[in-house]
Amino acid sequence: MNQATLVLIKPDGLKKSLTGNILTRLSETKLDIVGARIVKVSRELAEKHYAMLKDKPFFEELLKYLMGEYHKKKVMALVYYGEDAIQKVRNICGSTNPEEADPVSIRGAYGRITTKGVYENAIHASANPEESEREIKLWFTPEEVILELYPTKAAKKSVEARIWA
Ligand code: 3AN
Repeated sequence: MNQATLVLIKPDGLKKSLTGNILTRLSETKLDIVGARIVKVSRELAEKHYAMLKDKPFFEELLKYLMGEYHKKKVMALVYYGEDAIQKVRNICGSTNPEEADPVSIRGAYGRITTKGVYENAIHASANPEESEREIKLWFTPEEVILELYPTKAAKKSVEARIWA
């Protein structure tokens, strides 16, 4: 079954110049990239992204990590699409704990545990179809994804926007 999944190359991945390596590893999946953005992550976005972990003792550190407080203040967000996309990407990412991840997986090769106990594991990938839908809708507008992944509706926006001068 075709699926979409959200991938984030996290600030440690960007700081360590791993973007190319990670994209090359992900290309092994033969999935399609249907959305890509460089994002400066706000606290609000980080809190929403990790809402499920808000009761964890490492939550505050995790927010700071995703916001780039320890590396670069940016994240590369991608949407991959294709057959069994969620599992294929998770397999290449490896386990959450970089010490336990397969050494040839992305997290096994590039991840570490900080002295504060946060897993800096270079990449995020959605865990299941419910999460991928929630996450893609959080990080992307419908116009930023080249497939109509989920139903959309017309809406008039009346917010002030910044445009090229
Ligand atoms: P995954 O990213 O593999 O789906 P989650 O959603 O449980 O795993 O965790 C999100 C992020 O929180 C991880 N990528 C990692 O950075 C951090 N994290 C998860 N579990 C721990 C833990 N026990 N200690 C420290 N950081 C953790």
